[in-house]
Parts: sequence; C-alpha cells; structure tokens
Amino acid sequence: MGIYREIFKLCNEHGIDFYSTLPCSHNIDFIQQLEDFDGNTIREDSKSLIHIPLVREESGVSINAGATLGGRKTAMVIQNQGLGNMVTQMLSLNSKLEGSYNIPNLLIISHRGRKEEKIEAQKPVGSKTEHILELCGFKYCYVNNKSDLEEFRTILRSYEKGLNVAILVKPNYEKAPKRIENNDTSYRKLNKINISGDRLKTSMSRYEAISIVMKKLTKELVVANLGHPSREVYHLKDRERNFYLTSCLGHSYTLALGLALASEGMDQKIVCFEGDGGLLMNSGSLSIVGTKRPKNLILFLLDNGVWGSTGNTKTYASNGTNLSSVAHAHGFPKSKMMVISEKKELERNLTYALENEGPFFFHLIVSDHYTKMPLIPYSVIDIKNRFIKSIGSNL
Ligand SMILES: Cc1ncc(C[n+]2csc(CCOP(=O)(O)OP(=O)(O)O)c2C)c(N)n1
Repeated sequence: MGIYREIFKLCNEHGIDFYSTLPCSHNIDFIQQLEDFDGNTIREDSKSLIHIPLVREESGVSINAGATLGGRKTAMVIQNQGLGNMVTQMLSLNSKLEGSYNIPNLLIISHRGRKEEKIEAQKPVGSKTEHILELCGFKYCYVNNKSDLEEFRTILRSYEKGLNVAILVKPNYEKAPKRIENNDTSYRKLNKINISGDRLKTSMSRYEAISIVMKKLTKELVVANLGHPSREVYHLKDRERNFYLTSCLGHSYTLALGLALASEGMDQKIVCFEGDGGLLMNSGSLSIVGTKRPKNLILFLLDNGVWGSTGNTKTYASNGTNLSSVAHAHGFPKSKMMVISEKKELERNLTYALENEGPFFFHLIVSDHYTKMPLIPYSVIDIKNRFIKSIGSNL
C-alpha cells in the first residue's frame, strides 16, 4: 500500500471526514481515494465524507475553519507551494496568536523542494516550509516512509486535543507520479453567458495549440506558465524572448500584464500562456486587465479542464465554469475574445491578433492529452538574464 493510502487509513481511524485538496503530482493517490469515498460514510459512527477540490489553497483554510465550526474534523491535502499562499489565513484563523480565532486544522503536505528535487523553482518555498509552519504555530512531523506513521498517530492525537498539526510527506522521486488517463478528444460544456459556444468538442491538444502559436511568432515576448506548458514552449521553440515562469501558479498572466503595461507604445506584443487551473486560482486580477486594457497583450488560456501538469484531476472549468465569461465580466471587450476549439480557427484569429490592437483573450478549449516532456535545462536566473538581454531592458 502506498504511503498516501496508509495516511488516509489513519485519518479514517481518527474520524477525519472533511477534506479540501489541491493537487501535487505526488498526492494524486490520496485525492483519487477521496473522490471514490466522497458522499459515503467511512465508519459506522461517522458522517458522510465531504471532499472539496479547491481552486486556491488559502480558501481551504477558511472552508475548513467553517466546516470545523459546523462540527466536522477537517484536513487539507496540498503541496507546500500552496502553504506559502496560506500564511495570512493560517495566522488569522488557525494560530494561537492574539487576535486569531484559533480553529485547528490538519495539513497533509507534499514536501517539494528538498535536496532531491529536480525542479529548481520548488526550492525557495521548499527551504522555508518548516519556518512557515513554525510561524503559524503548527506542530509537524516528517513522513518519509511507513516507519514514520507512528509519529503521525501522535500528531493526530494532538490534533484531537485542539492543536494545529501538519505532516510533511516526502515525494517518491524514484517512482513516476500517478496520472489519470487522458483523452485525445474531449467534450466540454461551458456555462453560456455572453460568449458563444456551450457544448464543444475538441481534438486539439495543448501541445498542438502552443505549436500553432509559437510557429507564428517573430519578435513577440512570451510568458509561459509553470509545469508542462512551459516545457512544451521550450521544446517547440526555445528563444531568449521566452520567459518561463516555472513557479507562481496562476501568475503568468499578471507577470505578462506588468510587462505589457511597461512596454505599451513600444511596438512590442506580449504573448502569454495561462492554464485553466492557474486562472481559476487568480481570476480576480483579470479585472486589472479588463480595466487597464493594454493594447499589446495577447492572452492564451489553455483550457484542458484539468490540473494537467499534476496528473489530470479535474478543475471546475471541466464542470461548466466559463473562464471567458469570467474575463468578460471583468471588463475584457467581447470583440477581442474568442472561444476556439479548432486548429484552423486558431491560425486564422492568431494572424489577426498579431497585427491588431488588443488586448486579446483566446479561450482555447484543448484536450487533456499528455505528452511526457523533459525539464527545461536552464536555471531560473539564466531564464531571467537572457530574457532581459534579449529585450535590452536595463533592469
Ligand atoms: C500554489 C500552488 N499550488 C499547487 C501547485 C502544484 N501545481 C503545479 S502545476 C499545477 C497544475 C496547473 O494546472 P493548469 O493551470 O490548469 O495548467 P495545465 O498543467 O493543465 O496546463 C499544480 C496544481 C503549485 N505549483 N502552486
């Protein structure tokens, strides 16, 4: 039995019946079990299990606090990148500090960015994870293998006494992370508000969509989102003018926005790739784009309906949430927005967007097809330096 299955078993024994989750490629096993049990009772004396897939980790702190007030025993299953984003909520709702509500929580954290980590951008948060937990008053232990589970039992007893607790689970780097099966063709439903298209079929993959865009580019600057999209951009057309943002989920479009605002009027187009998971996490900042409307920004939302880079668990975009309607509601002009699920249509509209004033929002409906891609070989500092050099910026 894998380590996450053992952890789930122990949580069941201790009556944890309310979970909020956001995937890491290493905790998919746990999330799948929760999906299987959602709505069912695990023990005779327990209420039915509730699983809430999150769109951003910090909301999980308040969702769990509310559920605790409502009589549930809660846990969060997350990656430590998300832990960083939770600090204000943990200090205000969980901790014992003066002014905090001191509502206990249990965190099951995939501990990325340790010594063995291959993704460099995981390191900053990885190296500060214990500090964050200490800052927020969480008692924690490491679970590297099954022999550490006894300590987890002790931690669970502390949680029962009202303490904030966490376990730091070591990723199994030797084994390829689990993935949920992908499809070459997807059928997608979008809640229809303003922007055309409600039931869509697509056989365009994210890789193919990126390929069409990258082929057309000449001097445009590109900002690509973390995980597989950045790797695909690198693989398809590496150039100094590509900025691979290999951390900061949901923030490639805000970084691109800053760049676009700084270079407006300089005959410089900014092309940005963002994922549906990322945009759901940070959709509020679309209101800045919708208000400032930088003419030189072209945003490509690669909407595959899943957290693709971490194993293909579904996002709410697969369940109707229409992110182009969200962007429109935030002020994006309808005349510059497109919902596209076909390659030819993308090619045609891309030419127009490259030659005309934006901002443009391409809502690309793509399949959840996955192709294994090697990591980008550059350090994050190299990515930054060559990008600055290529645009002649004096940063
Ligand atoms: C704050 C935070 N939470 C979780 C993660 C783990 N993570 C890395 S990539 C990713 C999936 C991104 O999904 P999406 O934006 O939809 O893009 P896709 O990979 O599907 O193209 C997740 C959850 C992270 N890096 N940061």
